[in-house]
Amino acid sequence: MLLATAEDVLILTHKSPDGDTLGSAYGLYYALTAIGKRARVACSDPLPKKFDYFYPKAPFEDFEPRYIVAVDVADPQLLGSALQQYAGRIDLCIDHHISNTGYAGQLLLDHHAAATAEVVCEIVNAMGVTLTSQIATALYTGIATDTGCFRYSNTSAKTHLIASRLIEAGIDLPRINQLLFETKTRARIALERLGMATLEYSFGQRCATIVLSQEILTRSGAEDEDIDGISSLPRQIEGVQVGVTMRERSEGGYKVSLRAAEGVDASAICKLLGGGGHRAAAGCVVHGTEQEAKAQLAGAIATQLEAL
Ligand SMILES: [Mn+2]
Repeated sequence: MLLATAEDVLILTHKSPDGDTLGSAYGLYYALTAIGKRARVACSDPLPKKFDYFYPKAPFEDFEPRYIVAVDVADPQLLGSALQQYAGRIDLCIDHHISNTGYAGQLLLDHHAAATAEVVCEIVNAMGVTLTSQIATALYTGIATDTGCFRYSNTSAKTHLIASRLIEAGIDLPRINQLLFETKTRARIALERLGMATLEYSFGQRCATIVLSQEILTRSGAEDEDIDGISSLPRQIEGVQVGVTMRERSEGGYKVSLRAAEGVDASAICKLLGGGGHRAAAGCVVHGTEQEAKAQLAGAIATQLEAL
């Protein structure tokens, strides 16, 4: 394996970093440094505070990279502006997105893997590196976040087998899960309270919509990190088949996140409005006032809900 012989490794994550890109990057970083290699992780955006428990305490050693790895980055554009300089010279990409554009010199892609961290775990194993609790803590975070704590349909028997190896490495499982899934910032709770107060049902209570206006976003004090994942809330209501979260943009119009139940295609709805995504989760941008945006959305949602 080329990575095993690589020196001075720069590990790149995608912009708006999530638990998988960061968990994969730091898991790989700890594995490489454990066998005496110089490595560092780079990201275009500030790192979310919620993953503090696996970031290194000391700053990275500075060096001129001789080998560049991208993790969980399906397209070089996702590197973000600060890392664009590396876009054309990535030696290895480790990923699980079927949409990967094949931009790297070498691509290690397993689209059956629930998370890139699963693939990294196998690489670490193949390199013969002992799985320390430090490596395992980062990799577990990647898998747990991309599977919604082993609840989403991407979770496989293999996901659990890999998780079992990570648990055997001595990670503090209850603490990590508590931090990831049972802890919310006060700004997040304020945002949920204000957001849920705007809840409206339509289509005979089969559609639930919340609106996060600029006023609500400001009043709650929520930052991007606090807003993450809030769009799953309206879909959690019993009997709701389409959950809609409308986030007012500072430049006008709404960024819309759709979450759909089994049998409803969220991406088909969003495509009608110029967006896209997956069957269960999709998004689009809708222009106009709140009422105009809601009317456009209702027209598109009707094509799915009225067909049932
Ligand atoms: Mn991922």
